[in-house]
Amino acid sequence: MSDSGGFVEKADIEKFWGDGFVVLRNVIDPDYVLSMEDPISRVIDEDGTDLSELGSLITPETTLIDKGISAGKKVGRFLAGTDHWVNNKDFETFACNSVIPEVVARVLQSESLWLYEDSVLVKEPNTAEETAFHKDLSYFHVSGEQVCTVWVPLDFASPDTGAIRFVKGSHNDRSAYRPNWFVSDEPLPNTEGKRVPSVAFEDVVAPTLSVGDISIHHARTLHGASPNRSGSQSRRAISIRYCGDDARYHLRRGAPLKPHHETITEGDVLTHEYCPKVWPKN
Ligand SMILES: O=C(O)CCC(=O)C(=O)O
Repeated sequence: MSDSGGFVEKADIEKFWGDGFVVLRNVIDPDYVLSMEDPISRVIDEDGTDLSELGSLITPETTLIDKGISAGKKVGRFLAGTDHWVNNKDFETFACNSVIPEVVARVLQSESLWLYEDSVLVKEPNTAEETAFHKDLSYFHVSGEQVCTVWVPLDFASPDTGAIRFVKGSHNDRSAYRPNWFVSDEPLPNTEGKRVPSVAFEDVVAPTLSVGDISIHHARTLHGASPNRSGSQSRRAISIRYCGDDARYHLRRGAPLKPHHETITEGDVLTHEYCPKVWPKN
């Protein structure tokens, strides 16, 4: 399966660094994106985590009506999985060998690029959970300016169907914020920093994305996603996190650890088999 190389304009790079995020249109061949439908279904069926269950444990008072989901409809789940690229060739190719690494390296203005993690995030029709506002850097055991997340939708994504949304310019705020549970703004235990502040509606930018479009946000950009109020359409996305030249390992107390984080040294470059170099291609 191939993808159609995308070209990054100077204005896109300026937008990313100025606003903390950029939406790039028609970057990947939609057929290639949609070829990930079956791999996504399989990984979610095999080992997906139901974040909706987690959400209701943390914020049991959340009601469907509060979130604009019609009562009496079958309630959707917010399903997620991480690090599929490690054992799954389709995800490895998507994250490491598609057009995405080159596009990201250009946006980050980085000579080289390393993969930090991929994740799958599915909001079924009528999913009430918002993705709580958070900064990705709070979850990553890295520091640096050239660190970002790419969000690739497999469905038309709008504010009504659970699209990602951003607080413009929030990457300029260098405060350390505590990571939260993703479906609740409650911070993870034993983490350091401030609680994520509440976000004013007028500060939020919620772009609409079609299949083939991607968004790229800086790891310090405050972002989340809306509920999926559609009664018929899922909101499936692959989210991939990358690090550029200036990224170094930096362990953050209480943030989720991967097995290989036991073996890394603070301040090291990310040369590790579980953080493979994905650009330039050899
Ligand atoms: O897809 C979502 O609901 C949220 C995505 C997100 O926050 C991320 O990928 O960093």
